[in-house]
Amino acid sequence: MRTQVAIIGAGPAGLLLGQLLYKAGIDNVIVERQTGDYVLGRIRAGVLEQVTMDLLKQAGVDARAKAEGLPHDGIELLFQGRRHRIDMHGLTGGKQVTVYGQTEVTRDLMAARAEAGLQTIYSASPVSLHDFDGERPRVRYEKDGATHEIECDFIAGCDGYHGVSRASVPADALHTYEKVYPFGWLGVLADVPPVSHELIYANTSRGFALCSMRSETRSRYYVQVPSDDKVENWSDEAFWNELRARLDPEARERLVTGTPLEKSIAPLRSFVAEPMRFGRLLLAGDAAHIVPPTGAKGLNLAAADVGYLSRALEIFYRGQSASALDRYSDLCLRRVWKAERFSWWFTSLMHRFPDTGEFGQKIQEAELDYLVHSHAASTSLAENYVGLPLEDF
Ligand code: RFL
Ligand code: PHB
Repeated sequence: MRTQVAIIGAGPAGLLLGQLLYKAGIDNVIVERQTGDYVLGRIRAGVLEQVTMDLLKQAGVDARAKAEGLPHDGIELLFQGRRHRIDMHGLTGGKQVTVYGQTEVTRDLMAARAEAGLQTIYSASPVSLHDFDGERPRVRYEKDGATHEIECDFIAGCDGYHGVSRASVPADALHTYEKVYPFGWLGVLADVPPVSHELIYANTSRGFALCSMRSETRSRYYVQVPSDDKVENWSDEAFWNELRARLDPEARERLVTGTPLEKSIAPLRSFVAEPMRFGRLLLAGDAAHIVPPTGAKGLNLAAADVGYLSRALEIFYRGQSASALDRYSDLCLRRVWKAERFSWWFTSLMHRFPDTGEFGQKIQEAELDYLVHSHAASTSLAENYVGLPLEDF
């Protein structure tokens, strides 16, 4: 088989890239290790930046996100038992975020791909990448006991943190930066109305908590737990009691509990691999970088990367120049590092670390107090939360 761009991974990065390339008239095939149902079963992100919504529009898949997504103008920070609102809309000159689940984004992208008749090869394993340091890269994969090969011009490595793409790059060509946090997030998805119409990020002496949502009737809640904790240690009742204990009296009163649809623990990590291009292999999304979820940036960074990548490939195929591809890695990484900084900072501010202690918590509370009362500090939080703009090539 031959295609222009072979995309590894059918997560949001791979699927969105496929759709953007299709709109630009560039042929592509996606190779995914899992089944489509497995990909759709992962409960992950919930907050989309305007940049992501714009890219969904460009890809022709924003109709449902616009109709069913919930526009949010602010977030609430809870500390010392009180909630304080950050008016993102007012502080950023009218910007918003949209609450719309990654599962739904993925579903919309899969449907658009099927409608366009584009090829996705699911349950392909193992997958291997060849000759991307030359002009004629190839992707080999096994499926149903047979080995297949795709010849292509470029390989887009959109296969997440544990994928084969980054692992295929010679170790001495990569520089990686990593920070692992000593805690994870225990998350619950439940068909109960959200406790508040905006997201609540809580800093408490018992640890961090987040009240989020997927719709008016479906809530997503998280509590900070030690990194070696196990989901089996948490009965449904224990989870709800812990969440309740981390809320303010009004939210505690309003909290509606129910049987979780999903319950899992996610570790927290900051990670960047540089550069994001090796010859004709281009990395995008979690394959190149991970942020802790506190800033809600992971999916949005993946979307921004493929926004840059599709544009660079479009410029290349129009015969204009390869210079945009040459700039791809630098342009992505400038924005990636700003999101890394923001996610690390917001994580550090909102969580209890083993060595936080009473002094550390007082310092956090002083910074939070400053943050909600200083126009400059609130504006900086709002500007980063709604998402920094994309640059031009
Ligand atoms: P994905 O989603 O991991 O998709 C990669 C795909 O590649 C496949 N794959 C392979 N395919 C072929 N061959 C191989 N060898 C392969 N190895 C892997 C995988 O099966 C998979 O289908 O990466 P992508 O596309 O870069 O997307 C990244 C996002 O999924 C991720 O950044 C976000 O979910 C992070 N995240 C959040 N991001 C936000 O922007 N806002 C949020 O509110 C937010 N909340 C979250 C989050 C992530 C969380 N978890 C569980 C890590 C909340 C949580 C709890
Ligand atoms: C979510 O709804 O899953 C969510 C929202 C905001 C975050 C992280 C996760 O910062």
